[in-house]
Amino acid sequence: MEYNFLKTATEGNIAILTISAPKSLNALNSTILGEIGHYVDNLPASIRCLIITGDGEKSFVAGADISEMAGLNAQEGEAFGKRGAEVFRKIETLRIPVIAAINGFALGGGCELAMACDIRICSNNARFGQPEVGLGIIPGFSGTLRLAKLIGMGMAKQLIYTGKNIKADEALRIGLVNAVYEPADLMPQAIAMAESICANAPVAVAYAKECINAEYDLSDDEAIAYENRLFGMCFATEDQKNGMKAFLSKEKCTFEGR
Ligand code: CO8
Repeated sequence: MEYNFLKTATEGNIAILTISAPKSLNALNSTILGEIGHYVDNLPASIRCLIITGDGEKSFVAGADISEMAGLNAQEGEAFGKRGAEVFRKIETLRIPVIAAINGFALGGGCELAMACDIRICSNNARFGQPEVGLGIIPGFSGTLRLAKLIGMGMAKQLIYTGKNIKADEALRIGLVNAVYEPADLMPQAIAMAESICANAPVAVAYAKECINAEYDLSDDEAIAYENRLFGMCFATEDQKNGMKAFLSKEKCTFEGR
Protein backbone atom coordinates (compact mmCIF):
# COMPACT_ATOMS: atom_id res chain seq x y z
CA MET A 1 0.00 0.00 0.00
CA GLU A 2 1.19 3.52 -0.81
CA TYR A 3 1.10 5.73 2.26
CA ASN A 4 0.27 9.43 2.02
CA PHE A 5 1.33 10.34 5.55
CA LEU A 6 3.94 7.76 6.51
CA LYS A 7 7.58 7.44 5.58
CA THR A 8 8.85 3.93 6.11
CA ALA A 9 12.37 2.52 6.19
CA THR A 10 14.20 -0.55 7.40
CA GLU A 11 17.74 -0.96 8.69
CA GLY A 12 18.49 -4.64 9.01
CA ASN A 13 15.86 -6.05 11.39
CA ILE A 14 14.74 -2.59 12.49
CA ALA A 15 11.73 -0.82 10.97
CA ILE A 16 11.45 2.96 11.21
CA LEU A 17 8.04 4.56 10.86
CA THR A 18 7.97 8.35 10.45
CA ILE A 19 4.61 10.07 10.73
CA SER A 20 4.61 12.84 8.17
CA ALA A 21 1.91 15.50 8.00
CA PRO A 22 4.13 18.59 8.27
CA LYS A 23 1.37 21.15 7.67
CA SER A 24 -0.35 20.13 10.90
CA LEU A 25 2.75 19.17 12.92
CA ASN A 26 1.96 15.50 12.22
CA ALA A 27 -1.52 15.65 13.81
CA LEU A 28 -3.40 12.37 13.47
CA ASN A 29 -6.44 12.29 11.21
CA SER A 30 -8.49 9.18 10.32
CA THR A 31 -6.42 8.52 7.21
CA ILE A 32 -3.15 8.55 9.16
CA LEU A 33 -4.62 6.28 11.83
CA GLY A 34 -5.70 3.86 9.08
CA GLU A 35 -2.25 3.97 7.51
CA ILE A 36 -0.52 3.29 10.85
CA GLY A 37 -2.87 0.34 11.47
CA HIS A 38 -2.18 -1.09 8.01
CA TYR A 39 1.58 -0.63 8.43
CA VAL A 40 1.67 -2.33 11.81
CA ASP A 41 -0.50 -5.21 10.58
CA ASN A 42 1.83 -5.83 7.64
CA LEU A 43 5.27 -5.62 9.22
CA PRO A 44 7.45 -8.40 7.81
CA ALA A 45 8.27 -11.31 10.11
CA SER A 46 11.99 -10.45 9.84
CA ILE A 47 11.48 -7.17 11.75
CA ARG A 48 12.55 -7.42 15.40
CA CYS A 49 12.06 -3.85 16.59
CA LEU A 50 10.02 -0.84 15.44
CA ILE A 51 10.93 2.81 15.97
CA ILE A 52 8.18 5.43 15.64
CA THR A 53 9.09 9.08 15.17
CA GLY A 54 7.69 12.28 13.65
CA ASP A 55 8.79 14.14 10.55
CA GLY A 56 10.70 17.40 10.98
CA GLU A 57 12.52 18.92 13.91
CA LYS A 58 9.55 20.40 15.70
CA SER A 59 6.95 17.76 16.33
CA PHE A 60 6.50 14.07 17.06
CA VAL A 61 2.70 14.27 16.85
CA ALA A 62 0.79 17.40 17.90
CA GLY A 63 -2.33 15.43 18.78
CA ALA A 64 -5.39 14.22 17.01
CA ASP A 65 -6.46 16.45 14.12
CA ILE A 66 -8.58 19.17 15.71
CA SER A 67 -10.02 20.25 12.34
CA GLU A 68 -11.38 16.73 11.81
CA MET A 69 -12.80 16.50 15.35
CA ALA A 70 -14.37 19.97 15.49
CA GLY A 71 -17.69 19.02 13.85
CA LEU A 72 -18.18 15.55 15.30
CA ASN A 73 -21.31 14.58 17.25
CA ALA A 74 -21.20 12.24 20.26
CA GLN A 75 -21.49 9.05 18.20
CA GLU A 76 -18.87 10.15 15.71
CA GLY A 77 -16.57 11.26 18.53
CA GLU A 78 -16.84 7.84 20.13
CA ALA A 79 -16.11 6.16 16.78
CA PHE A 80 -13.06 8.39 16.18
CA GLY A 81 -11.72 7.66 19.66
CA LYS A 82 -12.31 3.93 19.15
CA ARG A 83 -10.43 3.99 15.86
CA GLY A 84 -7.37 5.60 17.47
CA ALA A 85 -7.57 3.38 20.54
CA GLU A 86 -7.66 0.24 18.39
CA VAL A 87 -4.62 1.29 16.37
CA PHE A 88 -2.67 2.18 19.52
CA ARG A 89 -3.62 -1.16 21.08
CA LYS A 90 -2.20 -2.92 18.01
CA ILE A 91 1.10 -1.13 18.70
CA GLU A 92 1.01 -1.95 22.40
CA THR A 93 0.40 -5.65 21.73
CA LEU A 94 2.67 -5.98 18.69
CA ARG A 95 4.92 -9.06 19.01
CA ILE A 96 8.05 -6.88 18.81
CA PRO A 97 9.21 -3.97 21.00
CA VAL A 98 8.31 -0.48 19.83
CA ILE A 99 10.47 2.55 20.67
CA ALA A 100 8.99 6.05 20.44
CA ALA A 101 11.72 8.50 19.40
CA ILE A 102 10.00 11.72 20.39
CA ASN A 103 11.49 14.60 18.44
CA GLY A 104 9.32 17.54 19.55
CA PHE A 105 5.66 18.06 20.49
CA ALA A 106 3.95 14.95 21.85
CA LEU A 107 0.59 16.44 22.77
CA GLY A 108 -2.81 14.83 23.25
CA GLY A 109 -3.00 11.89 20.85
CA GLY A 110 0.75 12.30 20.27
CA CYS A 111 1.53 11.66 23.92
CA GLU A 112 -1.00 8.80 23.82
CA LEU A 113 0.75 7.27 20.80
CA ALA A 114 4.10 7.49 22.61
CA MET A 115 2.56 5.80 25.66
CA ALA A 116 1.31 2.88 23.54
CA CYS A 117 4.97 2.20 22.67
CA ASP A 118 7.12 0.02 24.91
CA ILE A 119 9.93 2.54 25.42
CA ARG A 120 10.03 6.35 25.10
CA ILE A 121 13.14 8.43 24.51
CA CYS A 122 13.10 12.05 23.44
CA SER A 123 15.08 15.05 22.24
CA ASN A 124 15.67 17.93 24.62
CA ASN A 125 13.19 20.09 22.64
CA ALA A 126 10.32 17.63 23.25
CA ARG A 127 7.15 18.85 24.95
CA PHE A 128 4.53 16.57 26.45
CA GLY A 129 0.98 17.18 27.53
CA GLN A 130 -2.64 16.16 27.49
CA PRO A 131 -4.30 19.50 26.59
CA GLU A 132 -7.69 17.97 25.73
CA VAL A 133 -9.75 19.50 28.54
CA GLY A 134 -8.82 22.92 27.13
CA LEU A 135 -10.63 21.85 23.96
CA GLY A 136 -13.69 20.50 25.75
CA ILE A 137 -12.77 16.83 25.42
CA ILE A 138 -10.80 14.24 27.39
CA PRO A 139 -7.86 12.13 26.24
CA GLY A 140 -9.62 9.68 23.92
CA PHE A 141 -6.90 7.38 22.66
CA SER A 142 -6.52 5.56 26.01
CA GLY A 143 -4.49 8.34 27.64
CA THR A 144 -6.42 8.35 30.90
CA LEU A 145 -5.51 4.68 31.31
CA ARG A 146 -1.90 4.65 30.14
CA LEU A 147 -0.73 7.92 31.69
CA ALA A 148 -1.91 6.82 35.13
CA LYS A 149 -0.26 3.41 34.65
CA LEU A 150 3.02 4.99 33.59
CA ILE A 151 3.47 7.91 35.96
CA GLY A 152 0.93 7.22 38.71
CA MET A 153 -2.56 8.51 39.23
CA GLY A 154 -1.66 11.73 41.08
CA MET A 155 0.68 13.12 38.43
CA ALA A 156 -1.56 11.86 35.59
CA LYS A 157 -4.53 13.71 37.08
CA GLN A 158 -2.45 16.89 37.41
CA LEU A 159 -1.32 16.77 33.78
CA ILE A 160 -4.79 15.92 32.45
CA TYR A 161 -6.79 18.37 34.60
CA THR A 162 -4.43 21.32 34.06
CA GLY A 163 -3.73 20.53 30.40
CA LYS A 164 -0.30 22.08 30.88
CA ASN A 165 2.66 21.00 28.77
CA ILE A 166 5.86 19.77 30.37
CA LYS A 167 9.42 19.85 29.07
CA ALA A 168 11.69 16.90 28.40
CA ASP A 169 13.56 17.12 31.71
CA GLU A 170 10.28 17.01 33.66
CA ALA A 171 9.07 14.09 31.52
CA LEU A 172 12.29 12.29 32.47
CA ARG A 173 11.87 13.12 36.14
CA ILE A 174 8.33 11.70 36.31
CA GLY A 175 9.18 8.59 34.29
CA LEU A 176 7.26 9.46 31.14
CA VAL A 177 10.47 9.03 29.11
CA ASN A 178 13.55 6.93 29.78
CA ALA A 179 16.21 9.26 28.36
CA VAL A 180 16.70 12.72 26.83
CA TYR A 181 19.18 13.45 24.02
CA GLU A 182 20.36 16.28 21.81
CA PRO A 183 18.09 16.32 18.73
CA ALA A 184 20.89 15.06 16.45
CA ASP A 185 21.55 12.12 18.78
CA LEU A 186 17.94 10.95 19.13
CA MET A 187 17.67 8.63 16.12
CA PRO A 188 21.20 7.20 16.47
CA GLN A 189 20.38 6.42 20.11
CA ALA A 190 17.02 4.88 19.15
CA ILE A 191 18.73 2.72 16.53
CA ALA A 192 21.48 1.69 18.97
CA MET A 193 18.82 0.63 21.49
CA ALA A 194 16.90 -1.23 18.77
CA GLU A 195 20.09 -3.00 17.69
CA SER A 196 20.75 -4.20 21.22
CA ILE A 197 17.17 -5.54 21.37
CA CYS A 198 17.54 -7.22 17.95
CA ALA A 199 20.70 -9.03 19.09
CA ASN A 200 18.67 -10.96 21.67
CA ALA A 201 16.43 -13.99 21.19
CA PRO A 202 13.30 -12.68 19.42
CA VAL A 203 10.86 -15.22 20.89
CA ALA A 204 12.18 -14.53 24.40
CA VAL A 205 11.84 -10.77 23.85
CA ALA A 206 8.27 -11.29 22.59
CA TYR A 207 7.41 -13.45 25.61
CA ALA A 208 8.94 -10.85 27.95
CA LYS A 209 6.75 -8.15 26.36
CA GLU A 210 3.68 -10.37 26.61
CA CYS A 211 4.39 -11.09 30.29
CA ILE A 212 4.97 -7.46 31.29
CA ASN A 213 1.83 -6.30 29.48
CA ALA A 214 -0.42 -9.09 30.72
CA GLU A 215 0.81 -9.28 34.29
CA TYR A 216 0.03 -5.68 35.08
CA ASP A 217 -3.66 -6.49 35.37
CA LEU A 218 -3.31 -9.84 37.13
CA SER A 219 -3.02 -10.72 40.79
CA ASP A 220 0.54 -11.55 41.93
CA ASP A 221 -0.26 -15.27 41.96
CA GLU A 222 -1.77 -15.15 38.46
CA ALA A 223 1.17 -13.07 37.18
CA ILE A 224 3.73 -15.49 38.63
CA ALA A 225 1.89 -18.39 36.99
CA TYR A 226 1.74 -16.49 33.68
CA GLU A 227 5.49 -15.85 33.70
CA ASN A 228 6.17 -19.44 34.73
CA ARG A 229 4.21 -20.75 31.71
CA LEU A 230 6.05 -18.53 29.22
CA PHE A 231 9.38 -19.23 30.92
CA GLY A 232 8.74 -22.93 30.29
CA MET A 233 7.79 -22.23 26.66
CA CYS A 234 11.22 -20.63 26.09
CA PHE A 235 12.74 -24.07 26.56
CA ALA A 236 10.82 -25.29 23.51
CA THR A 237 12.75 -22.83 21.28
CA GLU A 238 15.93 -23.36 19.28
CA ASP A 239 17.07 -19.95 20.49
CA GLN A 240 17.25 -21.18 24.08
CA LYS A 241 19.26 -24.27 23.04
CA ASN A 242 21.61 -22.20 20.87
CA GLY A 243 21.90 -19.28 23.31
CA MET A 244 22.88 -21.46 26.26
CA LYS A 245 25.17 -23.67 24.15
CA ALA A 246 26.95 -20.55 22.84
CA PHE A 247 27.37 -19.19 26.36
CA LEU A 248 28.83 -22.45 27.64
CA SER A 249 31.26 -22.66 24.72
CA LYS A 250 32.13 -18.95 25.12
CA GLU A 251 30.79 -18.05 21.67
CA LYS A 252 28.41 -15.35 20.49
CA CYS A 253 24.97 -16.60 19.48
CA THR A 254 23.16 -15.40 16.38
CA PHE A 255 19.51 -15.99 17.18
CA GLU A 256 17.19 -17.26 14.44
CA GLY A 257 13.96 -16.43 16.24
CA ARG A 258 12.71 -20.01 16.43
N1 CO8 B 1 -4.77 19.38 14.86
C1 CO8 B 1 -4.86 20.08 13.70
N2 CO8 B 1 -3.96 21.00 13.31
C2 CO8 B 1 -2.93 21.22 14.14
C3 CO8 B 1 -2.77 20.53 15.35
C4 CO8 B 1 -3.75 19.57 15.70
N3 CO8 B 1 -3.67 18.83 16.83
N4 CO8 B 1 -1.65 20.97 15.96
C5 CO8 B 1 -1.11 21.91 15.15
N5 CO8 B 1 -1.88 22.05 14.06
C6 CO8 B 1 -1.65 22.97 12.92
C7 CO8 B 1 -1.98 24.40 13.29
O1 CO8 B 1 -3.36 24.64 13.19
C8 CO8 B 1 -1.18 25.17 12.25
O2 CO8 B 1 -1.88 25.13 11.04
P1 CO8 B 1 -1.90 26.45 10.09
O3 CO8 B 1 -0.46 26.66 9.70
O4 CO8 B 1 -2.77 26.03 8.96
O5 CO8 B 1 -2.43 27.56 10.93
C9 CO8 B 1 0.07 24.30 12.09
O6 CO8 B 1 -0.27 23.00 12.61
C10 CO8 B 1 1.27 24.81 12.87
O7 CO8 B 1 0.85 25.01 14.21
P2 CO8 B 1 1.05 26.38 15.00
O8 CO8 B 1 1.09 27.53 14.06
O9 CO8 B 1 0.03 26.41 16.09
O10 CO8 B 1 2.51 26.14 15.59
P3 CO8 B 1 3.09 26.73 16.94
O11 CO8 B 1 4.55 26.41 16.93
O12 CO8 B 1 2.69 28.13 17.14
O13 CO8 B 1 2.37 25.86 18.11
C11 CO8 B 1 1.59 23.83 19.12
C12 CO8 B 1 2.62 24.48 18.17
C13 CO8 B 1 1.83 24.30 20.54
C14 CO8 B 1 1.79 22.32 19.04
C15 CO8 B 1 0.16 24.23 18.67
O14 CO8 B 1 0.03 23.95 17.27
C16 CO8 B 1 -0.91 23.49 19.38
O15 CO8 B 1 -1.23 23.82 20.52
N6 CO8 B 1 -1.51 22.46 18.72
C17 CO8 B 1 -2.59 21.73 19.26
C18 CO8 B 1 -2.12 20.77 20.33
C19 CO8 B 1 -3.30 20.02 20.93
O16 CO8 B 1 -4.17 20.60 21.52
N7 CO8 B 1 -3.29 18.68 20.77
C20 CO8 B 1 -4.31 17.85 21.30
C21 CO8 B 1 -5.39 17.69 20.32
S1 CO8 B 1 -6.75 16.80 20.99
C22 CO8 B 1 -6.24 15.22 20.97
O17 CO8 B 1 -5.15 14.88 20.60
C23 CO8 B 1 -7.23 14.25 21.46
C24 CO8 B 1 -6.78 12.82 21.29
C25 CO8 B 1 -7.90 11.88 21.56
C26 CO8 B 1 -8.95 11.98 20.50
C27 CO8 B 1 -10.18 11.25 20.85
C28 CO8 B 1 -11.26 11.37 19.76
C29 CO8 B 1 -12.61 11.71 20.22
